[in-house]
Amino acid sequence: MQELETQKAEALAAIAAAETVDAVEAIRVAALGKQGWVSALLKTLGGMTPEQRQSEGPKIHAVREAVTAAIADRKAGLEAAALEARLAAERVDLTLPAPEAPKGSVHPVSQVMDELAEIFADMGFAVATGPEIEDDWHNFTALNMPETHPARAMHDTFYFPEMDGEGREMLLRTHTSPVQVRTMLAEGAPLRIIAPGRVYRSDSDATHTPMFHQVEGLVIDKGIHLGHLKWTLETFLKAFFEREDIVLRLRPSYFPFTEPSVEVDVGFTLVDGKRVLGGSGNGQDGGWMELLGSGMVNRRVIEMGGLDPDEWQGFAFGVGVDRLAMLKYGMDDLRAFFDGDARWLQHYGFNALDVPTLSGGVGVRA
Ligand code: 2NM
Repeated sequence: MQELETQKAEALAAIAAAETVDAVEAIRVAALGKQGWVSALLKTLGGMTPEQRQSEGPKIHAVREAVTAAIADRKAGLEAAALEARLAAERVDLTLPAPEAPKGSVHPVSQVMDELAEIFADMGFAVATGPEIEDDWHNFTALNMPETHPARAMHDTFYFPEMDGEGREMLLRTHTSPVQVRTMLAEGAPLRIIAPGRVYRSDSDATHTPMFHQVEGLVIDKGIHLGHLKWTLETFLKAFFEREDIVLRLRPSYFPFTEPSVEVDVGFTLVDGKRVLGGSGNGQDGGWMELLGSGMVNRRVIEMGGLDPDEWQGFAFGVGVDRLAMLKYGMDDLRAFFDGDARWLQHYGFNALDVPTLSGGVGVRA
């Protein structure tokens, strides 16, 4: 009997001293498991006389209950302490000062490109891209500008000193139209794409930089006509400038890759001496601003894109992204776009979290 009390006292002391849930579990197995010493004691009851059992039974059961309760207690205590430690470690002190605000911002050119992609995606256009280093076939010949065409000289092209493996002159693309040619050849018709990206011309003054950004659009389908072109540009400009009173004027023009070609002017109104797009474009307080070039894709270009021009027609347009950004966000010096001046970006840049959406407004500034 003395031995039973000692065993119990030792077990309770071991349980109290256990530092981990695993250590308590090991004690439980050694005591209450199938081979445990408490289980062995319980088994001795079977071999006892009824009298012995009456006197020893309650004592043995009392040991079992005491050990079981001590184990449960210790486990609960250790689990609570572990939770407490974890909560303390994962605590966030909301009274600490906020981290310094992020300094980076999205360049207006990137912002406008994202806005354009969003607006045109809503009209079913995919974004197409292609190489900035081109060959003269994709940049000129396929766009109805053969070697002798005067428009080639007008493009102020940067040429590479060496030709490619097939004897073609290599150059920095002067427009993103070669992307449209490549897409026609690769994907066929019908097609609805915009091609945004960098283009290069050897030209530099207050309003021209040797690299600038352009977005061109191309729609190829059956029965496409000028009405589709006008609706598309009108819908795009209304969404981009977020004004319903955008008015367009289409003027006849000339581009080698379109026939007929149309220059698109947008009506502006003078507000405090500044030109604001929107309004009639007529009268003393307004006028017309040339904004886009466009036209019905020349059937020779459709042919060089690998399509039958009797089956497929299309329209195309091109516009300067930098100029669109200046008009919408009020910058007046194009060269500042490419200076990388952090103070300029701080002023004109956009928050990276303000992704343009049609529902939230394409050009929200935080
Ligand atoms: C412009 C003006 C008019 C144009 C044409 C094409 C292509 F590849 F489909 F033939 N892409 N873009 C185009 C037409 C571009 O920029 C002022």
